[in-house]
Order: sequence, then structure tokens, then C-alpha cells
Amino acid sequence: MKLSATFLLLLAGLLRPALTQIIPPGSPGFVHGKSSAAVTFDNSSLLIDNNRVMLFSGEFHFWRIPSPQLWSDVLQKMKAAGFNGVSVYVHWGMTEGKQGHLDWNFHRSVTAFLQVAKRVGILVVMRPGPYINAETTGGGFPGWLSNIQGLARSNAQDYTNAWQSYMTQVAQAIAPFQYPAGPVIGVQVENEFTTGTNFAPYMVTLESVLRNNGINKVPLTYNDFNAAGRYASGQGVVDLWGFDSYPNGFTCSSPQFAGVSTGYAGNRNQYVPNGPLYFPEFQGGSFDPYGGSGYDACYTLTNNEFANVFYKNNYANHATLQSLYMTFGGTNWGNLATTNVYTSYDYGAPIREDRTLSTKYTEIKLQANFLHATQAYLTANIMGSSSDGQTYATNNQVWTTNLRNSDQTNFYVARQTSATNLNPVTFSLRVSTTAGALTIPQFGGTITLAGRESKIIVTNYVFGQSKLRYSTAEVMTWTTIDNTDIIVLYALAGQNTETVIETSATSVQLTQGNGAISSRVTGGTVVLTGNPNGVSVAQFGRTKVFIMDKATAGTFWSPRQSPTTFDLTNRQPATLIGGPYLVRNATIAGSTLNVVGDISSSGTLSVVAPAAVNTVTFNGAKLTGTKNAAGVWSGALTKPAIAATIPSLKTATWRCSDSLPEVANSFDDSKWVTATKTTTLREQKPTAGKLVLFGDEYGFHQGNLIYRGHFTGHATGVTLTMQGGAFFGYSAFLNGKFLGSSTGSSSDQATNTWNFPATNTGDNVLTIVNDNMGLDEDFSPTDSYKNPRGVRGYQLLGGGDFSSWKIQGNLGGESWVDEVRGPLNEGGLWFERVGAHLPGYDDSKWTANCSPLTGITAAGIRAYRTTFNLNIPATADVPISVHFTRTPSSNYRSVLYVNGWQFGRFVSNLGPQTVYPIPEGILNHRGSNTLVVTIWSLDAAGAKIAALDIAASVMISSTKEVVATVNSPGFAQLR
Ligand code: IPT
Repeated sequence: MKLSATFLLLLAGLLRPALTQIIPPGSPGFVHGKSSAAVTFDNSSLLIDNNRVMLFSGEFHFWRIPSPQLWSDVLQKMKAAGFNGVSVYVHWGMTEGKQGHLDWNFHRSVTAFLQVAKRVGILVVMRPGPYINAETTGGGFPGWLSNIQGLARSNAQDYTNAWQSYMTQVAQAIAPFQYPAGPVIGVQVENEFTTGTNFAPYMVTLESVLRNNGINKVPLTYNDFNAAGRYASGQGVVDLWGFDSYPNGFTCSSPQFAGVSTGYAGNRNQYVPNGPLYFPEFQGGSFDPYGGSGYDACYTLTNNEFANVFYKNNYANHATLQSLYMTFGGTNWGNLATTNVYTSYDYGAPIREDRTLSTKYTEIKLQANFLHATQAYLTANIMGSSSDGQTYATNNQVWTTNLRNSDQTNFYVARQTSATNLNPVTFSLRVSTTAGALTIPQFGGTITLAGRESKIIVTNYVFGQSKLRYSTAEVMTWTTIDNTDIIVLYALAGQNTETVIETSATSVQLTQGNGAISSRVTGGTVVLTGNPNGVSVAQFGRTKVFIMDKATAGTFWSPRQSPTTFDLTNRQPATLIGGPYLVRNATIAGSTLNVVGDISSSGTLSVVAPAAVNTVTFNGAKLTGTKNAAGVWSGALTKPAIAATIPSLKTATWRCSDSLPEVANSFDDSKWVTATKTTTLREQKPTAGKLVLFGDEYGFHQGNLIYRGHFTGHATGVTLTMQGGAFFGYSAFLNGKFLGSSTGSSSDQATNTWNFPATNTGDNVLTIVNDNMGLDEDFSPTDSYKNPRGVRGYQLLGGGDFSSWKIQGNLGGESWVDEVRGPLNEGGLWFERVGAHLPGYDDSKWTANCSPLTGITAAGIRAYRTTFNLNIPATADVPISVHFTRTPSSNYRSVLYVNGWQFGRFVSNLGPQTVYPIPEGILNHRGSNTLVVTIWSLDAAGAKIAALDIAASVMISSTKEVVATVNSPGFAQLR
């Protein structure tokens, strides 16, 4: 008997529940029934090589930045903030553009990404789907999948067959990078899969394919849609259960705060009593749809105050694994977007689309530093939680959770009872210390929480040989240098702080500061009080206390001791470095400290380092500086001049061409696909007409679709149902004459009747150009990703039917020609099919003396081409964007190509995006660039772009990896 591979996999999967009964999952150290695994967990935290670690992770989709030499910049920026992990989806659809044809090269390379992560020294949780959601076309599904009959995300045979190759190959690519050989410490199965039982055959089969292809050294993880215990340890096929949370939602237009959850710890206790509290996705920002408010509004919704209030609430619930979705969002270039997002996937994330750092990044840096330096947090237990004005805080507007470790370290997470309160509240706090119960502050004043502020107040906090009895300021980090324990504390400027450190010293010196902090020695303690302002340093015995205002603390970096490892044991930094925009690493060689980082403006560099260090270099240049009484070295850090040439497009010369020649009756469509299908396997059937005209049925899965319907006779009109996804548009023409358009709304379909002006005696041609805003996601799953694109239904009015329908999408359909840029990059407009978006296309026959700023005066599409040179030094980070000026009253759509890469879709009447960042490497920063932009006027009046230019967002002197232009083919190779 010959058993199919699929059957065997299924069988292997079905045996899993038996195994989980033998070795109880969720028992300490359980990973695939192996207690010897390097990556394990218990009810407190993850353990790697038996080292307890907080997984402080962020989501990053490497394929959303197709210039792979920029990946290290993002990962280094994450690591510099204190992230020790990154979570990544893999995109099936862009990898297998044609069934059976998988391409793992270039920006699609899981191997290349994992090599970079390994080099940077950041742990990875891989999330290969096959379904990923992620606001990407089809939720990550390839377009061809929409042609199968079976229900996706089920155990339907055709669906199972479809994902086999992809999942097999992705598992094999990940396997060699499993810890300890590489950075991968977990692999997520599917995404928020909520259907059926906890042993859904689909999940069982997926798990088997992963394991049988080498994923057997690290936990398989699961992200529950909400805290419902699906697939929780002991009740399903995965090892490590977590749930996703987006407490502030996705309505960027109303950036009010929601309340924080009081229940996370209870959820963990209920569902995984033997596992840690894990957020595979916790809100890091928000996506935004066409017509939305723009990502700056999403940033406001989820800003540094959000990060302060909501992430600290996670710690109050003892989350020890947390991944912020997104930490860097990137770009929906090349038709990656699904219908509910536009080109930018900035997401209001801590690292913005142009890779610049936000204030939220700084807030996260302070938190991540604290958690990294504070081993006691990992095994702390929740002792109590209250806003009664009795138990902890003396004000019932303050809600406090107390966590305590067995070594008596206490964490009091104090937050406003109402997360939406914008006003400050003041209180005293009843805390437990080894010196007894205390109400702090003891020596006058109160503790303040500003509006939307939370604080983690510690007691009995041991740092080296020293011990903080308590501080009403928060801890950023601590370390021991030259046998002296150094702790960094901070509070918002203007807030009173009181810090008490136990000591045998009899005197204390304030060695740096401007009188903001006062000190005294009393009862075996040093007491420091005052409102932090800049950096104050108090020194006694072998202890140094740095107290800073929060903004100043935010300028400090604590580079990891071993920049290329995962820092599982080395938790205290060797140096503290204040001032620069970014510190990627700092290493000590003899008496020299070499700091490597980025400079956005000239200023002062402050260094706390061993006394032996007498020389400081920044990016190799020796700095002049002096050490003060506190031992802090400071010197001027001068931003090198950046000689960057960025021309203005205002003076660009353009050539243009009609890009909708298909409206003319004389246009030759004989080589186009002829629609022949009369049936479709999908549930979504045609609404009218004999033929199935859906683009995906003919291999066209993205971008614009063009139809030419031929008929003879004297029909008087046509009723069309068009579908392109929410916010799509279309235009219809008869024999070259404009009939009309649907200009886009939140509806994914439009039905219109167009009356014909006059018909010919011979062949009549109805030309339709349709937008595809991306395939729908399949969240439920209900096969919504199969929603058709193109003509959903048609009926000729006044008698007769079409004699033939011709369809055209991207050149070659599923046999696309551009291996580098991949299957999704191109759409079906004329200029795309002829390759005019590619460098090297000969536009000498195109019309001169035209410009997108003058535009067109009728309905239709025109393409505009120009070139420009850049000369930006390799040592500068100068993110450049294309800027449109929007005219909301004008109904036009644009597609933007840079050097053959589609990096923008602009919709004038809907917006909101007007700024399109083009990553270095796609943009040639040291040479010539080709830019193509179209105007599709959906109105008879025509349209023009009010203004169009390129501009840099910042000019940073940078040590990011030197970025070469991605080696991608031009016209000569592709057409
Ligand atoms: C969550 C998805 O898992 C993720 O892929 C992304 O789509 C995110 O939402 C929103 O940006 S699902 C959410 C409903 C919890």
C-alpha cells in the first residue's frame, strides 16, 4: 500500500495528543516533551540555557523593506533600545507567486534575514503562517490560492496540498537557525487560528510539517486572538500559549485612551498556570485605511504615554514575553497592501517608516533597560492590586499593583485609576521594605503621576553590593564599574523625588548637578530629595546614584557588553553613554572607549566608563573632553558636515505618454487573455453575465486590470458590477468615449448602468480599467480573500451580448518576468506592461514638455517619466520621500515607481498619504534614479498633481551598514 505524504503527515500529527499525555505539557521545561531543550519556560518566564530572560520583542517584517542592507539598521536600533527579540512574519504570497515556483531570494530570504539577526545578536520568533493577516494582500495568501475550491485555513485537501511546499521549505530554512545554532527561539503556528477544537486537524498537520522538517529544538508558539485559552498549554498542539492585545484599537482619528486591562494575570493563571504571560502581539501602533487620519494620528493614539501606561500595565500583570506590533512597520510597496491599508505601513510605530526614532522609542528604551537589568522581576509574584486609597496609594485615583520577588525586591506599579485622566494626581505610597512598612515619601512632598503616566516604584532593590531601600523615581538601569555600583534614576522634570539607599557611609558628596538634588545621611541611609534637572550625581562609599529628569535619561544608552551575542547572562552595561541620536555599540580597548553610533545634531557626549578609560572615540574620531568630579567624561560631539545633493523635482524635465491606449477601437488586444471560464470553484459567483471575468481566475492578482469587451449591434447601455476591494475605483469607455467612473468609497463593489452615446455598425469596444486595492484578508476564516477583483457581473442593455471579453493584468500574470522585484510588483497598466517603469526604457519618443503638474484635461491615464541624480555620502542616513500635494476635490489616482519598484499608490480624493518614503538601496543615493508617476483622472475634467517633489526627512551622520543599490534588472533584461 502506498500512503500519500500528506496522509503520513496527518497521521504523525494525530499521534501528538498521545505524546502530550505522557509528558504533561506546561510542566516546567516542557518543550516537545523534551526537558533537555535549550529553550524552555515555566510559570515565570522563558529560560534559555537555563538563564531566565524577559523576551522584550518587537515585530518587524523584513520583506516590507526590500533593501536588505537596511535590515541591520532596524535590528541594531531595536537592540540599542533594549529589545532582545524580534518577531517576524514570512509572506507566502510574495514567495510563491506561481504554485510550485518558490523563490527565497533577495528581500524574500528567510536565511539572509536570520543571518543578519544572528550577526546583530537578537533573538527571533518566526511566524511563517501560512496565513498571517498583517494587513497584507490576501493576508499573505498567494493570489492563485483563491482559485481552489476548499476552505482556506481548514484541512481541505486542496488547501493542504497548496501550502505543503511553502511550509516545508520555510521550516527547512528556519531549522538551522534554531537556538543555540542561531537566534530562533520559537516558531508560531498559523495566526490567531480560532476555529474548531484545540486539535483542529489543520493545526495538527501544520505542526507535523514544521516538526518533520526540523523545527524540533524550540517551542512552537500560538497567538490567541484574545485571552480565551485556545491551544493553551496542555490543551492543544503547541507548546507556548500567548494572546494578542490591542487595547487602544485602530481608530486613529480619535486618539482617546481606552482603559487598561485588569485581567491579564488572571487570564494567564486560568489558561496556563504552568506557563508565563506572553503577548505575541501587543499594540505598538495602528494601521490606517484610505480616507483615514494618517500615521501621525496613529502615533498619537499609541504614543510614548500609551507605551508608558499600557506596557507598564503588562508588567504589573507580570508579562515576561512581550512583542510590540509593529516596532518597525515599513512599506506596502509593490501591491503588498490589503484593502484596509495604503502604501505606508508606518503604523505609528516606535521606529518610523523612514527608520527615524520616535519619543515612543525612547520611552520603550527606558522600560527595556530596566527590565533587562532587573533579574528579580522575572520571578516576582503578584502580591496585591488596589485603588482603594488604603492598601498602597493614599489616593484612590491611583491604582497600584505590588509584585514581590522571593529576595524581597518589591515592584509597585502605580497608574492612574482612569487611564484617560489628563491631569496629574499626587499620593503617598505604603510600601514594604526590609526596614519595615513605610509611607513614602517620608521627608515631605508627594509622588506625582502626570496625566497618562505610570511609574514602577521599587523597594529593596539590590544593585551590585548596594541596595536601594526605595526611590519614588524610576530605575533606568544599573551597573558596577571599578567596584562602584552605579544606578540611574529618573522622573519627569518638575516632579519631586525621594531616594533612600542603605549604606554604611557616613558622608555623601554631590559630585555633579546644579542644586536640584539635596542629600543627607541619616539612620544608615543616604537620602536624596528634589526635582531632577539634567544629571545629578550623589556619591558615597562604593555607590553612585545618578538622578536625571526623564528627557535627559532618554538621551542615555547602555550598550550591551557583547554586541553580537544575545546577552543572556551579561545584564549590566560596561558603560553609559549620553547625548547622541543612537549608540549602536561601545567597546573598550585598553584605555580607549570606542563608541559607534549616529549623530543628528552637534552636542555633548557624556560617558560613564571605567577609570582606566582616558580616550574616547566616536566613529573612530578621537574626541576632546574632560572628566568631572563624578567621574563623568564629557566632550563636544560635532556632527560632521553632510554634503548631500538632493535636487528638486520642481525643475525636473518630464516626458509623458498616454497610458490607456486600450480605449481606442484600433488597439490590438489579440495577444490578451480571452475570457473563457463559465464556472468558478469559489463561492463568490458572477452576479450577471455568462462569463467569469475575475482577474484572479486568469492569473492576474494585483494592480490594475484592463478589460476590453467586444460586441456588435446597437446595445443602448451596460450594467456593470465592478469589484476591487474597499476604496477601489474604475473607469469605463465605449469606443474611446468616456462613460464614467466610480471614484471609491469604503464599499468594495460598485454597480452602475452606463448609457451608450452611440454605437458603431461594426465592432464596439467597452474598455474598463479597474483598481485592485489588494486581496481581502481571511481573518474569520470564510474565504473572504477569494472576493473577486475586476468585473463581477455585466449585462448589455437593449439586446445582444458581448462576443468576447479580453483581460489584461500584469505582464505574464503568474509567469511574471521580474525575479528580483517579485510577483506582486507590477500591475496591468500599459506603461507597466511595456516596461516604462524600468530603468533603461527608451522614452525618447514620448512627448516632451509635459509635466504631472499640468496633468491631463480629460478622463484617462498618463504616465510621466523623469530621472534625477543623488549624491549622498555612504556615511549619512538621509531618508528621502516623494511628496505629493493633495487636492481632495480632484478624483485622480497615481502609481509611483522608483527605479522599477512600485513604491506608492496615491488616491487624491481619499488620501491620506502624501509622503512616500523610498528606502536607500531602492533609491540610488549615489547615482541616477528613474521616477515614473501616473495620473489616472477618473473625472472628465482631467487632473493634475498640485505639487510633487522629493525631500529628506533628516540628515543623520550614520554608521548604518553601507547600503548599495539593490541589484535589480532594467528594461534590457526584462522586456
Ligand atoms: C492582529 C493580526 O494578528 C496581525 O496580523 C495584524 O493584522 C494586527 O491584528 C493588526 O495590525 S489580529 C487583531 C484583531 C488582534
